[in-house]
Amino acid sequence: MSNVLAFDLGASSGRALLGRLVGGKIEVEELHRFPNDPVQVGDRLHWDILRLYHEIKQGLLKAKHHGIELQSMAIDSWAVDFGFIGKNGELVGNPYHYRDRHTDGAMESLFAEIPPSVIFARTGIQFLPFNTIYQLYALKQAKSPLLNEGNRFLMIPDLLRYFLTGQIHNEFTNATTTQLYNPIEKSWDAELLRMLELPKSWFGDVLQPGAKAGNLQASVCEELGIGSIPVYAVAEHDTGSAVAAVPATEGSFAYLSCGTWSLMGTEVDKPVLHDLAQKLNFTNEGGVADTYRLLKNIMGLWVLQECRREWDREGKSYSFPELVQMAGAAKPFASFIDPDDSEFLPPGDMPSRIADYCRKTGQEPPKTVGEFVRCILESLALKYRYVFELTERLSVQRFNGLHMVGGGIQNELLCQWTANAIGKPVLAGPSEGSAIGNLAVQWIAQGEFADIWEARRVIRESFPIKIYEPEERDDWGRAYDRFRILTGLAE
Ligand code: ADP
Ligand code: LRH
Repeated sequence: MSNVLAFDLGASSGRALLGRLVGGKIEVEELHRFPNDPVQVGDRLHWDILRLYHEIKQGLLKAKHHGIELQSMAIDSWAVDFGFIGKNGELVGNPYHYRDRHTDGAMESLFAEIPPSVIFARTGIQFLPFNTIYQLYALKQAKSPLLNEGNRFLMIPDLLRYFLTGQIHNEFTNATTTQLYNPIEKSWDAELLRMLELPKSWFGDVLQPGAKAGNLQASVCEELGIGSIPVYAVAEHDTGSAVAAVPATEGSFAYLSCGTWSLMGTEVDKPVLHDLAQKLNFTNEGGVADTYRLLKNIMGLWVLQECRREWDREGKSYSFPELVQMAGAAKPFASFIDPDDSEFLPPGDMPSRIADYCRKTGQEPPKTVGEFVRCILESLALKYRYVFELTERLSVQRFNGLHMVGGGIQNELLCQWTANAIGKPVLAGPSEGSAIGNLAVQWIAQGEFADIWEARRVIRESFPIKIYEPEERDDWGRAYDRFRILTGLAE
């Protein structure tokens, strides 16, 4: 029996999922779950990296208390964020949250020095204002002391893996999200580093998912009273792990990884670097087994999470199932937002921003909680149709349906509305996609699965996949036309 442990750190919560292979199927058990609350200090927003490391150690302790003998472990997390290791081997400063406003305007300023077409041609990565490249540029502009003290650059899972093993490595899937990695040359892009005046020595050798990165170091084993185990590099970008777990049966499929963010696209063998891909702002993020994810970010359930946080602050606490139920009871198609409007990116009073957006676009703003949630979920489903069709156009193919994975599939209304909006079946599952993709790559590395397609077959046979057939197509078609006009997405 191969017991492996996956730590999946999402932007809203983290979990430790134990995976076992029993009778040719995967069995999972959630050993530990913890909130991932960013911390505002003055004007700056940080991740609580040491707390996350503490929670990883709690997960290892729980495995020990359950008497589980682990064969290996691995970590995946959200992309783009990083920390620096100083000359003495210690973490310098506290990693910034990608929603921190220190990057405001940085992307546009850098474009004056390096044209976007050059950046895209060299990296294939979509333009998101918080990409690592713009974060580093913003730190340079601000003359941040981090840049003087830092000796090595590590992405969040690289950093946590370093704390556990003492070994310094960069992992491929996450490295691509920096917008500093060249997928054609298969290395950090020396030219971009030169143009940005970033030292090459910060960026180390790049491990592929499935490589062994080290073992738990003696100090960690001693502290926790456990034996050492191998720590693998997996698809350490959570979206890479989520797509590895998509239970598809064919080479070409459409997916939506649905959590704090919604990531929609398809898997390709080579990055798609032509002008249309740049114009539509699609990305080519590195995946497992030499694949790339041709996808587009959609703001996702973040908007709902932030509304919920605001209502909570006002003393009105609702669970996600309660919010979904209220949305179901509200009037359909009353108002729409473009979830990707830049106003919705930073944390803050989301209900007021939604109301402002509606007023600005000549719509009656939602009033009740149910109306707000309905507006968000319908708008997401309609935006999914928009991006689904762009994915078909860009990849020159038609998909039979859409695979949905991630915590968002627990929202059955959203799954059904997505099927209605795209007019194709939605195949929902598994909900812990990233953690399961993380487990799968560890098992491939150990020879338990021959390749990613065998892993996907076993995932399909191990987890329930719920199929949502489209319904009420005419209403959704009319709503889509109105949505595109109101949001300025009509061609
Ligand atoms: P991340 O990994 O980015 O932190 P998850 O994949 O855990 O995100 O998904 C979190 C989202 O899933 C929440 O924002 C919420 O909208 C949705 N969700 C979680 N549980 C439920 C539930 N019981 N019912 C409906 N939606 C849910
Ligand atoms: C999803 C995700 C996404 C990135 C964003 C920063 O968790 O990794 O793929 O764009 O976070």
